[in-house]
Amino acid sequence: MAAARDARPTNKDARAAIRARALQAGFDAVGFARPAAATAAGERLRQFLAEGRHGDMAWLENRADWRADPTALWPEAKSVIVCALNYGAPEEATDASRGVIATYARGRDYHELLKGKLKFVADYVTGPLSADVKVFTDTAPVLEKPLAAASGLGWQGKHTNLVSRTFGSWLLLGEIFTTLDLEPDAAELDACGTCSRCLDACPTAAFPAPYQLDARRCISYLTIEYDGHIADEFRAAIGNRIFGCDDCLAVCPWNKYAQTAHEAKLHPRAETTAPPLAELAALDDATFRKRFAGTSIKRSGRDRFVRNVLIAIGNSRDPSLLSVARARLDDDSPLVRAMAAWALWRLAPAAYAAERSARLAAEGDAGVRTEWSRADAAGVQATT
Ligand code: B12
Ligand code: SF4
Ligand code: SF4
Repeated sequence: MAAARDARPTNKDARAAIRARALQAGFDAVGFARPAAATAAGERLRQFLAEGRHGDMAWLENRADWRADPTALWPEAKSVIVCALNYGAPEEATDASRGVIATYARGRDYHELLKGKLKFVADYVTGPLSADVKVFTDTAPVLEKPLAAASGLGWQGKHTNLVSRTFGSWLLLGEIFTTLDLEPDAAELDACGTCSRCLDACPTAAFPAPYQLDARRCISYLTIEYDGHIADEFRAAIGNRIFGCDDCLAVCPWNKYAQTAHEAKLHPRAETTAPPLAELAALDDATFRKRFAGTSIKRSGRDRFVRNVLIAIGNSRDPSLLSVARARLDDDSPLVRAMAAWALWRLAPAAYAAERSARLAAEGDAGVRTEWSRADAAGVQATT
């Protein structure tokens, strides 16, 4: 009996071996938590949902019980191994005739990348350590940030994302739930102090209070998740952000410790680095899919993406983009037609006024008709 027990790795050895395996997989940070460590966050999730702050993300509601309580998700799990991948600091801002894509989305789609790495670590747990596992990242019904904070990888900053003392705001998260009983790490303490930079930086005032986000106002939600006509009040503030937003993350003082991603697959691709808006507005479904194959951008679909691009064109004040907006006025997608009309109004109010009545007579979509119903001729006008 004693010999058999001695052959099994000790808890300390198992933790060290898992950590080594995770680093070998390419993760930058690893921590251990109990599944029950994040249940307090579940109550906050319920409040968030009750106030409707999730907008149209019904999938956040669907499995709220599992999401709120990891012990209900898989009662047999004794530990959570939280793995984090650094995706590096963002690049410089670009000129208004080019789009800005959130840093996390500039390289390969992280979902598959993380899943592959998590499975590599999980194989070690199911193999030499003979335990059961379930692997989660992003789309699974898990509150990942509170678990990461409980495992000592960072704390949830006032912008609600995890902040790391070593990597700043730039970590992507994934978890391995396991039946293995692993000693947890100590939770990281909140080090935001009196700072409020992220709250002040938000272009759309999406934080009703520190540590709380109203996703309905967040540019990341509006440009990636939201499938409708983006409300007028947000369009100017969106600027040239065509997919996601990094503003609250980028201003965090803890980014002074940020490091470039060593995972080359996350490095920005040429087609996601300051892409010209004119090129993007001309994409059809096939060319969109081809251009963004293997990236997270492909998931949002062409229509939503070109809708965002037209908002950026409307904000550009670039007269050379007027013909680009015009070319989308007859697009098959109402989302695109609507924002083409808005862009025309912004860049050339007189041209918009000249087209209005003919367009209204021909347009069947209520959302697009609204865009052709402006009485004022203010726009922002292209500058020459
Ligand atoms: C839905 C979602 C979104 C939504 C809503 C974001 C949000 N903050 O909830 C939208 C589309 C807006 C979004 C945007 C982004 N997302 Co997102 N998103 C998710 C997802 C799928 C679920 C998050 C969730 O459950 N939200 C529900 C609410 C209730 O959670 P919460 O905001 O964390 O709420 C907490 C606080 O309010 C806090 N709280 C409330 N009151 C108080 C008071 C005190 C004192 C304290 C301490 C805390 C506190 O408690 C709540 C529970 O933890 C996760 C993946 C996952 N499965 O966890 C990725 C995830 C959070 N997203 C991620 C990323 C990278 C982003 C973006 C940076 C992408 C981009 N550049 O555009 C932005 C950041 C915007 C922002 N400031 O949050 C990463 C974050 C990694 C990290 N370092 O934290 C995750 C973890 C994905 C991943 N696997 O890496 N996202
Ligand atoms: S991601 Fe952008 S829009 Fe969303 S909360 Fe942060 S700064 Fe505001
Ligand atoms: S910017 Fe300031 S308040 Fe916001 S997360 Fe970073 S340290 Fe906290």
